[in-house]
Amino acid sequence: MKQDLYNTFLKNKQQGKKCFTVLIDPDGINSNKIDSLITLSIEAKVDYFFVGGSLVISNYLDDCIKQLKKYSNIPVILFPGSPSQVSKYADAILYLSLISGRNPELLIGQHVLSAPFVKNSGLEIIPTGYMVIDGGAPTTVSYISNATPIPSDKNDIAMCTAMAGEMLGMKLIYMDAGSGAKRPITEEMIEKVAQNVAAPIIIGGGIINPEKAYRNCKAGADVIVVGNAIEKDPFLIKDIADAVHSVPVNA
Ligand code: 1GP
Repeated sequence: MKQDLYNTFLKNKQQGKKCFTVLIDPDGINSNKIDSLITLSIEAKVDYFFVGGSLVISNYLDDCIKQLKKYSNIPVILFPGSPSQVSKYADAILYLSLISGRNPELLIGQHVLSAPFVKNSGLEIIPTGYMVIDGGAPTTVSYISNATPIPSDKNDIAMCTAMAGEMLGMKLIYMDAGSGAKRPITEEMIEKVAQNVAAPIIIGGGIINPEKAYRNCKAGADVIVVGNAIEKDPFLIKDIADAVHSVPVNA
């Protein structure tokens, strides 16, 4: 039966419970490494797995998701860089529109081409306003998207973009400095956006330690996503999960 994962995002936000997501790039992992990542994620009480990336080259997507589903109950949500990354084995899909950019293909074009396919996938579809923020150097997402990221100090642009996205019906706002970003998103920008939208806010890109994850949550992030740093050091999963889950509910 289709889960209602979106409601878990909403409920957690209403309760002030901050969530931690491990991002898995199918190109960056293999079936041996994934077992220990699953074990560490279960122990750390990770809230969600996101699977995908701006550029996925390998054929490991389906098998990767099957393995995650077989060995854990942690929900698996697709974070697709393109319609080729839709897998029926996941629980839900972040249906991303790149609202920070002006590339019509990523705002609506690819959605039109893949609409029947996505609808028939059986996945829970979560409309998500995706905002790429400048992370101090070109990242895969900033290059592949062919769209200018929001400058890292333009908090008002981020705020207005998120507000517009929410009014257009986006149910989640995902602010991303890009995988491996040199500079993660500032707390000031997160705070500005959080004060002006009601939708749950996902923050990712360049977060490499529990302190930054904690500060982001205090600033208003509802969900923290980490991929790159965990690929390098899987034991960070527990440290960052503990930090995120330790944020007081009234933060
Ligand atoms: C990238 O937000 C994610 O799309 C996570 O970024 O890989 O830098 O943790 P990192």
